[in-house]
Amino acid sequence: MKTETVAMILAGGQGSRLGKLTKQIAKPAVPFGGNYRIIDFALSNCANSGINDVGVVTQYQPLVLNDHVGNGSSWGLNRHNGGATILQPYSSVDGEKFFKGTAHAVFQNIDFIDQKNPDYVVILSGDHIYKMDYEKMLDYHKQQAASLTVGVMPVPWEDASRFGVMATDRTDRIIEFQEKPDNPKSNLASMGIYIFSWPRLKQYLVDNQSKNRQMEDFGHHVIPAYLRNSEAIYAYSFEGYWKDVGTLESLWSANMEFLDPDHDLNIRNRDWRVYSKSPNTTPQFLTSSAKVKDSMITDGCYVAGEINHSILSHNVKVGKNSVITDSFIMPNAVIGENVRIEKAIVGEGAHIYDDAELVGTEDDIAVAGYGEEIGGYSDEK
Ligand code: ADQ
Ligand code: ADP
Repeated sequence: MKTETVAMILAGGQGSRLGKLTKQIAKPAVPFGGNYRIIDFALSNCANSGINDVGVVTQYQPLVLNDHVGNGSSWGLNRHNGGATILQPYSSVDGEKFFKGTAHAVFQNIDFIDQKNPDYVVILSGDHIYKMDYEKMLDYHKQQAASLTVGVMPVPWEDASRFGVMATDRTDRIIEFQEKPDNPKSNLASMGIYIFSWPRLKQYLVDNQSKNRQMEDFGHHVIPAYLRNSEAIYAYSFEGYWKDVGTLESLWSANMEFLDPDHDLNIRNRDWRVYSKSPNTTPQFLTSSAKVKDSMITDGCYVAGEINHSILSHNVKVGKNSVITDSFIMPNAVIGENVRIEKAIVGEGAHIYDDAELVGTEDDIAVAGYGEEIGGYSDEK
């Protein structure tokens, strides 16, 4: 069977900068926007771009992710036309347990890709919030007769050292590339979104493996090797919202942006829908003491307190006289009475007991971790 394009979503990252929120779950499985998990954006982009063959490469804490992605049918990706396949790391003969880096993760899954025999492979990260039509990028890749096309965006100069940055010529061909340099020469950043012509990429991955040369990471090894060999690498400019929600600050602010009805990320936009696996729970219930303003309250919530400019994910309980402002509450959190929560992220299943406070500052977001208990008998003073 022949498929033109296969997408590989790299979803192995630990997301250590999210601290207490990613102790038990991989970053792509972290909840977002009330109804979603971060990886829903990449999966929905694939479905909306007409890419039906998707491999999801996992590594760190994959349980929630496996359960969430399933066979991809929640995104309209189903086995009749490809579907989503979870790819787990396996021990090779020499006892290598984990995928080492992004390119090595693809190398380990060559058989999966070859089975589909594609012309192109789209490599994506499972931890970015954005809406993008990969088909347009693929058209550009074909037009340029490129061997590799990299999705790019200018970023603020002060952030440039966190990205792969590049120089291009007048035809947008990439002529220089630095992966996370200390002193960036450019602020044109790689979004970590690649379209490779598959036979050529496979050749690089396999040849270098047999010559025992490192080809572990796209940014550190594959792109430099392509440049040395004068492969045609082109930059594809993306205009629109795109965010790597890798820090507490960026995860919080992306959720606040999600609340803004005029924002680019607006979910009521029916032409580019974001899908998710539905938890199939009860309707929300607001008691007579509940006051809700500028907020998203998801199914299964029970609210007796006051909610201002916040997102309550499914099955969140908020007791009487509690006030939640500018915050993002993940699924199954339980918030007692007389609690004050402001500029905070509350992790899945966290329990905030009566009279507790969780309040962020100008510089920091307050956080309750996954399943964490705050207040109550646990830390009585
Ligand atoms: P980073 O995002 O820092 O930079 P990296 O940590 O290598 O790159 O991860 C990319 C994605 O792949 C993440 O979603 C991560 O979870 C996942 N991943 C990494 N290793 C994996 C593995 N072994 N198995 C499965 N998944 C894995 C990259 C590029 C930069 C670019 C930024 C944009 O290297 O050039 O600027 O993305 O965010
Ligand atoms: P952060 O930058 O916040 O630490 P990332 O999601 O970018 O988080 O992950 C950093 C790197 O660590 C990625 O390359 C990821 O794949 C790797 N990594 C995460 N967890 C593990 C693990 N259990 N074993 C090996 N590598 C891991």
